[in-house]
Amino acid sequence: GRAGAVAAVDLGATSGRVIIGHVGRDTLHLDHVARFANGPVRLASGLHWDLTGLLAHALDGLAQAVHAESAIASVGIDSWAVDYVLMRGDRMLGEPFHYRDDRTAGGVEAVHAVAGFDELYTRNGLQFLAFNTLYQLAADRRDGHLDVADTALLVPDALAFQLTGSRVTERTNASTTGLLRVADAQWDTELMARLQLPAGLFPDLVDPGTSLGTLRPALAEQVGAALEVVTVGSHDTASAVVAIPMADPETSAYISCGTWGLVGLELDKPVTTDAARLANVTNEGGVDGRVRFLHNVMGLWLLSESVRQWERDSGQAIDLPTLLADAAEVPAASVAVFDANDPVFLAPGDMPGRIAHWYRSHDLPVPATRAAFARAIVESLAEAFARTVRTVAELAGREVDTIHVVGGGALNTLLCQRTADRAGLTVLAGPVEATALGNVLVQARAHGWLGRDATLEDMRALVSRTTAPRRYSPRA
Ligand code: LRH
Repeated sequence: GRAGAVAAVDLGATSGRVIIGHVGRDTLHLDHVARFANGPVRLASGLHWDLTGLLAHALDGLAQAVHAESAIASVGIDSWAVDYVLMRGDRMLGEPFHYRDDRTAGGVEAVHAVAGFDELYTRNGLQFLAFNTLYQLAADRRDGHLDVADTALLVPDALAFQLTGSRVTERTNASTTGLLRVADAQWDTELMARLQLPAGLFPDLVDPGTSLGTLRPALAEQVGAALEVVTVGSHDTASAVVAIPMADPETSAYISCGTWGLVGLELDKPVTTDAARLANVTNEGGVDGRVRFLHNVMGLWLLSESVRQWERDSGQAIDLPTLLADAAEVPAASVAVFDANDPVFLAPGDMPGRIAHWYRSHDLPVPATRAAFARAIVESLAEAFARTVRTVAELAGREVDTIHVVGGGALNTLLCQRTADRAGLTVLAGPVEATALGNVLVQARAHGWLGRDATLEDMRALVSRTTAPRRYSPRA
């Protein structure tokens, strides 16, 4: 059958990657060509992303990709959700805010004064997260930034605009703004008007698999090819879910585990019942109109931010595999579980200090060593994962027998085993690079390499044929 190569630009909260994907009906293979660091930058105005730097790294990576594989048909971009760049004409009005910046508290109040959370949930189906785009925009409005902006571009769309000059909003990521109707996945212009947001602030919606044209001539020269840019599930979690090798979505739950642990189910229709709202479960838009019915659990952020603090304290690098091996030797029963979802853990900073404070204020013993801290984090994440799987299954009326773990967390054997143990369910771990796989699969389908009418099930079957998950059986 036909096969070809595409490039994926996959931007995570701690690192970005450029990857070549070789895809055909019986082929699915990734080549990593570039990896670069990413993270919050503390400007005088608050926590931002260095989008300009990420663009430069993406272009370098694409040049390397074209050098390594001359037949690259297109590039797809995905990143974390919710964040955006304000534009006036072709010009960026500064670097985007990082969703962990704390300016949004006032935005939440301003939005809820106009439309309460109950009403919002029936309109947009989203869990409450203080950094959802609509709250950030309310803060921008308060601070006068919307007076000068004519357009807002979500992060992957902002990069696609820089590459091609096309202004669009990709639909899966738009579903995380709070401004998309859950009922029909169209802009909620009535809500935008009530929030005094300009109606045309976001460009028109497009679905994954849409061509945005080719690289601007100057960039084509820099990269070495006039690559076509094709939309994918530009919300990284949407792309990840494409590549979860669920044999049966009816009985499978998933955890897309990186900085965040996105724990949920794939549904055909949203569930926006009172019970789902009270459990704060989201209905995000997936590829092919599927629904990502999930809850954000704090994720490996707790561990990586703790490691950063210990490294700052000691001036010495910490080897994560060694730390986790030591953590595995700490008896589970010797550490108390803390609430991994407590919003006090959201902002960057002294994570071990905050965890210690959480224990003290709940009259629970503080772990005595770093290994014990790491064990407590793993146990607390595993418990939150297991509990969330039970909650979403119950809310959706499903009987789950398998939990798929994809993303970097699939490499964390202790976390996978403890999740299986605490859930009492089989965990299938992998692929680690689900997001990049989902990105390249959607491009390949757009090129007709998988058959034009290839379904998500066809794509997942290809993932199953070409990657082998690691199985963790629950222990008593
Ligand atoms: C994961 C993710 C998640 C969002 C968060 C902002 O990278 O996209 O799905 O909730 O970042």
